[in-house]
Amino acid sequence: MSNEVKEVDAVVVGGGFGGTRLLNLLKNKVKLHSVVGIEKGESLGGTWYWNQYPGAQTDTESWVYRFSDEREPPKWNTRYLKGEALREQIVESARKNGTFEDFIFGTEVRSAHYDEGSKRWEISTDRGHKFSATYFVTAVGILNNPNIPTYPGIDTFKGQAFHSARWPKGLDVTGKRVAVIGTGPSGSQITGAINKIVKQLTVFQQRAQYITPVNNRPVDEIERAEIYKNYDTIWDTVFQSLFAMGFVESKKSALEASEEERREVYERVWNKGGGFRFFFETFGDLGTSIEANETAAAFVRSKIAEIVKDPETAKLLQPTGHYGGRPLCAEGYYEAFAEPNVSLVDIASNPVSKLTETGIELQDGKQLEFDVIIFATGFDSVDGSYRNVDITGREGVKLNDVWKNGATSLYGVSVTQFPNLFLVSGPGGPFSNIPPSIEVQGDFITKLILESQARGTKTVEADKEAQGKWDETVQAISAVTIFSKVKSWVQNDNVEGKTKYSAFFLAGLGNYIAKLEEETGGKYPSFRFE
Ligand code: NA7
Repeated sequence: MSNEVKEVDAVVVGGGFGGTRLLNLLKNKVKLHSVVGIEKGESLGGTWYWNQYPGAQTDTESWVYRFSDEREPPKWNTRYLKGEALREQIVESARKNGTFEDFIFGTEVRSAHYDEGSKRWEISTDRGHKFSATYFVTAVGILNNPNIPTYPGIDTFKGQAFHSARWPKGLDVTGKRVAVIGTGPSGSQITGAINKIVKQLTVFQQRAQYITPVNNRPVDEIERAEIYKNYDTIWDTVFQSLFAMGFVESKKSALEASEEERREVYERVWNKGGGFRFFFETFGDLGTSIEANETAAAFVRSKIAEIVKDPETAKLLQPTGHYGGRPLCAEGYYEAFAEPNVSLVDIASNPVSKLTETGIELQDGKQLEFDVIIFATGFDSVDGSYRNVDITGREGVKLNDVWKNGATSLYGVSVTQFPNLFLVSGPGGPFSNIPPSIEVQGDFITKLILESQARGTKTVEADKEAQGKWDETVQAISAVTIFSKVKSWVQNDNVEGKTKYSAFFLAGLGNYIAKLEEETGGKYPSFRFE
């Protein structure tokens, strides 16, 4: 590759929902002439490209796990879409809006330096590309950088060991002895999907989770027609609600209901399926009142005891802490433990001491043999996705240094001292169904750029004071929620060495939109145009 620097209007990093949306907006709405997309995978899909493990599917209903303006006649015919269908959806949409060919695949951005003289971003990749761009957009996803335990002996294992987001292409685990380490959404989906085909499945649990059923099911033509008839109303609900899932969130306190009523509500929504539904459609204060939260927690524990017949396993699977963080659901997770080939190892009381050539050794000396070990151990989330890129703003300031003790940005889209850098789903953005939140952020970034162009200014960036205030708001809201009391990637306390810090604005998409509308209405008082 030549050392030639290619001058472009914008570089967009990431080929998932975020990157494809932004590329489309910059090219077709802002009407920039040259926009390049850079994606480390070999195709589009983002999260859904990387997470190709058995059982990978969304837990947001198909009709709202998309952008509101992509309403063409529905192809989907199930309540939730599998990873493969979502990959296809993203590719198809990029082909339709003419942006697929603008992506370079199998390429990672290594550095992006803002040049104060030219007011441009100098961007280089691991394959030797060099770009000079007016705008630099990072849509690198919030769960992208795998977190793999640092067990001694990890390289000595002779079987296959890999992170859940790096499932080897074509690997079939039928008849194999498999270890799944981790019981979050990835670990529980994998467990529910493979337990019947493997010879032996051992689930290593560090902390028990609250996992509700999914209830994926076919959606027939009649139901689809009904959904499309009410589609405007459904999307109004998405944009006015907290979590943008398309259902009406309850405003009633769990504590106002009688025990009988609570049981009826929990039972009904449990049977309906969906983690977010269970947490937010049942009652309105599970996320804010410890007492209310405990009523839901107790219900889930009672369900676990009902489903898992072996009392010792049931007890281990029953969480003891608050019910919070990202609400989980998985198909057939608790049911899997009824199978004779499935067992649970409590690594909270007996941790993994090392990996050996043949498997896993526990602290008490017990040796377990495996053909395959899956690390479903999560991600260095949100700012963790930026860890391997050297992003330098004004005066040589490095983004990873600025974020060292808690990553923050203005509205999840802009960072002071990094002009014309636009983040999609950056720290401090809304915690909600992702495509609608990307849609909202994309529209806002579009408006910011158009405003800058209209003013004849060359750059736009977050005002330092405004960013600080937003960060205070984000952290203060988080502090009054149960989320702040539960260890999870949402609070950045799932990875050793990371500072606990809320990664999200937890007051919902509706309130986030209201805040952005205030900005647009007031001609962007929180931004600096130069
Ligand atoms: P999560 O939700 O972060 O879950 C990771 C799981 O791995 C969780 O059970 C962790 O236990 C466990 N874990 C993490 N580190 C270790 C080590 N070192 N040893 C053993 N177990 C460990 O990640 P997922 O991939 O499941 O889901 C991420 C998101 O993707 C999810 O929220 C969806 O939005 C999609 P812990 O509970 O922390 O004690």
